[in-house]
Amino acid sequence: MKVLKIVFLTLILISYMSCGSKVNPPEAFGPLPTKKQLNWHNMEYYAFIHFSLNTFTNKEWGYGDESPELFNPTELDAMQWARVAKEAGMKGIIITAKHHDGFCLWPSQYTERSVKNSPWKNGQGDVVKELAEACKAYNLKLGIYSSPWDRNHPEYGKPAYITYFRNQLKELLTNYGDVFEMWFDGANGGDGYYGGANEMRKINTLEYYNWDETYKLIYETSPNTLVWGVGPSEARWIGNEQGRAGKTNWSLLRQKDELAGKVHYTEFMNGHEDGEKWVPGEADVSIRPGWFYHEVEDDKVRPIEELVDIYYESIGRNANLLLNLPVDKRGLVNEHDEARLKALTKIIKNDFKTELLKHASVTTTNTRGNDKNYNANNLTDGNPETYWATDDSVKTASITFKFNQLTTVNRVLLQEHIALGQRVKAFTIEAKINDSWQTIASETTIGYKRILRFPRIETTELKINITDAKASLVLNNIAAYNAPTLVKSPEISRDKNGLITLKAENDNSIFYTVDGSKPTTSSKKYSEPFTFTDAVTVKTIAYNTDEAISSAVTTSKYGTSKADWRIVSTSSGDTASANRIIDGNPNTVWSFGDSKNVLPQDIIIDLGSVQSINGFSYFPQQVGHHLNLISNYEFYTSTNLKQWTKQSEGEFSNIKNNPIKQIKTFKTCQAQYIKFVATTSVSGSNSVSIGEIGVLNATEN
Ligand code: FUL
Repeated sequence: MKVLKIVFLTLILISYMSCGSKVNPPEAFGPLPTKKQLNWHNMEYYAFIHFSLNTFTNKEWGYGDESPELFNPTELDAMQWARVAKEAGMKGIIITAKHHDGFCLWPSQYTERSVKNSPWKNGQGDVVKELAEACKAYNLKLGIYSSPWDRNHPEYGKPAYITYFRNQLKELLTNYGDVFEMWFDGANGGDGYYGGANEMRKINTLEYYNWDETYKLIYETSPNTLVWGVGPSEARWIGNEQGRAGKTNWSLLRQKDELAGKVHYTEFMNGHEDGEKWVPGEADVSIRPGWFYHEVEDDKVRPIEELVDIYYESIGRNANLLLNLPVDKRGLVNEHDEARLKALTKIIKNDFKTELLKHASVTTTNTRGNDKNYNANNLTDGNPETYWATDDSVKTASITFKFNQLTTVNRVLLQEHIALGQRVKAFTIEAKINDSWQTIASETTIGYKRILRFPRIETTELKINITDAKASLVLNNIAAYNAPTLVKSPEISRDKNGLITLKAENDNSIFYTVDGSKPTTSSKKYSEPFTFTDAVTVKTIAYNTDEAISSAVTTSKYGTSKADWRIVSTSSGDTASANRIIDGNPNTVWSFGDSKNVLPQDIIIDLGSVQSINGFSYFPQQVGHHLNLISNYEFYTSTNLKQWTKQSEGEFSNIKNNPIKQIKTFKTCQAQYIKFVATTSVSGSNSVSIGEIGVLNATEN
């Protein structure tokens, strides 16, 4: 009997010891990504190219009546676009094959409104084809944006247009090789040319396009194409055009609710913890304020610090990053954008240069079945297929990395093994500093990738505590880095009276120039605000003395100051406080118009003297829910307050999703008085607001 018992116990022991190979992998939990979506997550970062007739008409949205003959790039070189994207570490390029004005960058057999009726290559060219070839040459994937809204098509809003739209999708998905992503813009319906009807056409986006049928056609034609945006999509908009995902970011969405019109777009930043479908976020943003190339924005390419923040708040927050590089009139990614992108690439490369956990020893509070196949060494082996997992019942655990020497850290990167679902709801990071544990981060979701930035610490141990999860834990990567210090360039502001203030973070010193030259640490040192009432270009850098590092240069161009400006009259609203729109501060907002004073409403401003001007700017309200943005305007000038000349009229396209400073240029004229008329609003209400109005002085340009 005793012998039997020993044999039995030995058998149990043997099977326990050898169970390493017998422990089952964790079961998948919740909605899962498809293989196509997993490949898409792995791409992480790719370029958007906005290029079309708008590039030549200087617009963000074409109305639909612009002539194809205006499309005439002089040096179009898709190989250059692909080289720039590749060098930035991007994995693909999405091109605006057709934007809202209906002009096609490929010679579609279904319309005359395309490159075939442009002077470019005598109508023999095909931009989509050139890009497809360039992508192939650089081993990049090709993606296509084709706007569902077509402000040119006579049948838009009627069934015939849907046939046209689908025919074109078929062309695009058949003739250019593999397309990794099809991008369907949410901007749909509104006023337009529509074959000469010049009218408003409103449609119900969820019904008009019959997305189920359209998607069916896409999948039949091109099953590997991931569809983004409207309809039952496989990836979602992140809810803003600033490229920022929420800190909490689920790759799940209640898509049924969304398709029933029950989800507000602001929820896209976070996704839905209880979403029934895997619909991950893609953060889109342009490297400049606008999506299309405008020469006036050559000095407004997003500052390097902003681009770095965008990287960390998109890719670092479980979203893919789609960064727009507008191609200019020559047909090239502009050198200003390329230079800034190179600076970004360099910073990102350096931030993740040396991984620090590889050589640390690791322990965990739980390893699935005590099996080495699931142990924590898998977190640092550089192989995304191997992972650390816990027992089925374990939803909280700690992973501790012990360094063999004092180690400096300011970044931690974590990845869940999302093929098995997104699980983590909350986690913290602790560091052992001077022998005591300190919490350095307390966060929520992880997902495909999460990167945390925190002030530099010197530590001997790092501990990741998963404090809440939907199911057992499955992570495939944890990494830590010590990214170099990025000194932020100073902020520049000028008030109505020309008083210029420079601000840098921490105690960094500031150096500046006002003659257009590049500032260095030998330039003038800033000590207090100074006045400049004439047109001036301020260039400045911040300098971190401790580490002897300078920031990038920030440049601000100013026209003659508004010291002599005054409000002459307003058609409604509180005239006394209208000064807010000429105080040099776009954050002080003024509103006019109401149910009794319906649009159009106007405001007249005296510039104090006759000036040569060739444009104006309107800074819309930045905070709130875009309730009172102006969508259409007229702009007049006068030298005597009696005769007025209309210098410009039109729309502030895309202002709802991208409420940037709107700049409109016109032929140089002499003006002492300007009249700005708000003719329509985005919301349809009669009350509209203005942050700031400015003019462009002809001599500055
Ligand atoms: C928006 C469009 O209306 C813009 O013009 C741009 O194409 C952007 C990416 O999407 O909704």
